[in-house]
Amino acid sequence: MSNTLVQNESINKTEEIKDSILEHLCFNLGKSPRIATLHDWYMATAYAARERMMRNFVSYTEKMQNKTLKIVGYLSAEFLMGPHLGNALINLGIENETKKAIEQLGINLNDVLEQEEEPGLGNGGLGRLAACYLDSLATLQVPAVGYGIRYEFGIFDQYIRDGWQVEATDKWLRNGNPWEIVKPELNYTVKLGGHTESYTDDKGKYRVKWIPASEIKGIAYDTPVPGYKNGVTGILRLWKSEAVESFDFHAFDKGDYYGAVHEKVFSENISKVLYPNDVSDEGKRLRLSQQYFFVSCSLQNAFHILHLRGLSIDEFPESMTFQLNDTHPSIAIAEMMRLLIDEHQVGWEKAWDITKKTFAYTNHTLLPEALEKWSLPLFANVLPRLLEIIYEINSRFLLTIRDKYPGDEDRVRRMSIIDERGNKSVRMAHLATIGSHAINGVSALHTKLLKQDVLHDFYELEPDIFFNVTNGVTPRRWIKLYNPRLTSLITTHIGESWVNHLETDLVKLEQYADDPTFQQAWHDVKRQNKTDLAHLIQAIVGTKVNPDSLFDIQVKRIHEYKRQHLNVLYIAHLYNRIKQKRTDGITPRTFIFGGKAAPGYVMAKLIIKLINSVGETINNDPDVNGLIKVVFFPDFNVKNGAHIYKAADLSEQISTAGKEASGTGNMKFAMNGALTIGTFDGANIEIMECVGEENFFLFGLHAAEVAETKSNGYRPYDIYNSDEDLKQAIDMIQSGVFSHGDTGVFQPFVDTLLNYDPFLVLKDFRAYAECQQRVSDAYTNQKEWTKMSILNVARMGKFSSDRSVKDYCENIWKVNHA
Ligand code: KOT
Repeated sequence: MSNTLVQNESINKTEEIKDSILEHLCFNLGKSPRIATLHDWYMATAYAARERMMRNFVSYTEKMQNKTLKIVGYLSAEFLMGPHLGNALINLGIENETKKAIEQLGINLNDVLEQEEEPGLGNGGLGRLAACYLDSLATLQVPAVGYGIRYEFGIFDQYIRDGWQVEATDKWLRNGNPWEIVKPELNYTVKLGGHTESYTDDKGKYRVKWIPASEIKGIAYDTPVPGYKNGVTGILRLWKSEAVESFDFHAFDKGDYYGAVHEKVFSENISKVLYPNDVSDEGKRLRLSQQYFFVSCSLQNAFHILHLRGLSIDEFPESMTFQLNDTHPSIAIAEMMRLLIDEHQVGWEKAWDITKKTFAYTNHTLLPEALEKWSLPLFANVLPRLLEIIYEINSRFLLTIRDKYPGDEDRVRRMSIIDERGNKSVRMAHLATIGSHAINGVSALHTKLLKQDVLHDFYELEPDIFFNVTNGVTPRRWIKLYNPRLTSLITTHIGESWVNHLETDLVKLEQYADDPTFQQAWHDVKRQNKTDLAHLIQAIVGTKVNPDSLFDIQVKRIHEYKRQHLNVLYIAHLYNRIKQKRTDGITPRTFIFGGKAAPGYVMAKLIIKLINSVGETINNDPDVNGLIKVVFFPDFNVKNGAHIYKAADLSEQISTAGKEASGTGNMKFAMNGALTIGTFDGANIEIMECVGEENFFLFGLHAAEVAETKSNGYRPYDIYNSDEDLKQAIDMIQSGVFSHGDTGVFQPFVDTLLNYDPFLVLKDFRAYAECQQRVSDAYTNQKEWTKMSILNVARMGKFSSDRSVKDYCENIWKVNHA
């Protein structure tokens, strides 16, 4: 097309979008431009964008009726989507036109985008991964539905008061949600509690009936998910719980008004709030009910779709495949059996064959405290029929084990779905593994350890069903949307095909790594991104930071295994050097932290307090004179991530080796030009393999050494005594240097480190400090640093979620992709 034609088309599009925004402002919001608030403009723009997606949405849903297509159901208790509007504009390819349209209406697009309240329906990595995969599924034109829960309250909002984390309810729906479309006609009944009864049906067959104590209804809320410039719109289908009968007339007639609405209150509770635990398990009744609720609605919906497509039950595995995003939805295996056997009168063997062919399971953690277990009495109480089915699955499975390994009762005990030790419990990872035809870890190391340890017996039994699918993140949101300066620089040099062909095309940047003009432009982009973040920090935290200092950033959930405290110990050590006037070799640095601690995780909350206390002391000490600064950025979430990843020089990925299944923040940072200081853990290893050892700061123990250190009787106190720098850093914390002389506040922290140190912080301290010195030295050569930064980005193509989703399509789901 000629330039003029392209320009005319763009002008027409701008006019069209402007008209659409004005129409929505009038007809959906009942406002004139004169009295419209910024939020009204946001809503009107969101509706205008949604309208453009809906045509594709309808045709895509239509396409799913095609009998020969296999649909992917991605079952996840969390979808951390992030703000929709900016992403929708990018994926629809109308960001420039919308910006112009909005400007012509006298408004600034960034102000409008700022209005969107993020749907925080996830805790961290696992939920955000699900969101990246939905973007890639739509981009790769794979027919898919993301199934989850429409929590009324998402992950809590974090405030910092006097250095401590304070939680507040996340009322993300209070101003309305323009992205969802409620489908009241798509509703399913879910049973809870009660008991079962057996009976003989009219054909003389033994059957079981579940008489529930209560029933709730799940209503579908659909959110369109646009593919990248391809006219495809996928679906995120979230279930909201409601009462089957919202008003108990019987109770009301008896004059019991409160009793009359009790049912409604109870039912609505199910989808009320997201559990704020990242990588730890809390065996709560409501959580089990939540899991069963969304899984049952989703599977009933799948049977409905099967029926609409005119397919038989035998054809289920060819028509639909379900991916279990960790064990949270793994009750689906028992529910599928229940639906087949109790509701569709299928025999056990056939039902099991269908189930196993339909499900695949992704494990996201090896931490023992995160492996889901439900106490048997609780399970029996909430899901009596499902427990019976699980017993039957288990007894048939254990027969095959006894058959294969005669006399090996220890193996039988290890592999059983029921853990018979102590208070008996149901091991959900075993259920998920036994009921799936494919099991995968999320990085090469994690998969290796999964096969070696946690699921070793199962791997021995069926080695061919274990796969690795290394995680990835979507470059649409994490580069194009959130780093427009870098995007523009890259696109000017290598064209724009990299946005959806990261693996093959980003590498074209390598040819510019030594080009001084390109290096300067690259450096300028980073410098501007850092200046923007510095302004934001000044506005939000009130701390002035220097954009010419090295921005050293650790943002992620606060957890001991992620070792934010290793970072803090190093900062205390630097402070100690400054106080002793040993500043040689210290490069000016700004240490930036962000992340939420689970509200009940005392040590994680104490680590937040420590970071803030160390920051307060250092930032206000005239002896430091701004050489180093420490900032805790509150309420880290997807929306704030937009400003943070792109401004990093150094990405902290310092978990104890073997503990971080993959990490995805590591990928977001490296794709945006940060260098990594990291351990031999999760996807760090693969990132290092891609970007080159010389462009990566590696330190610390390997996973095998971690295990060995522990089994040899690890004594952290000895390390404390033998490393003077470390000793002084810990002593400063203990003696109240960072707490106005209060020696009590951080005592539990110090005690844990000196006596247990379960994540080997002390053991890795020396290696970390030395590695940080190498970072400081490298940063003094800005030309060389910039070159390393360019090479990091150029070689990160593998970590696009498009590659991950293609891996799932080809190896696990056996479906086609674009
Ligand atoms: C939470 C509770 C139980 C089981 C697993 C989790 C979990 C794991 N939540 N988030 N994760 C993270 O998942 C990411 C995506 O795979 C990984 O990159 C990260 O290493 C996990 O910690």
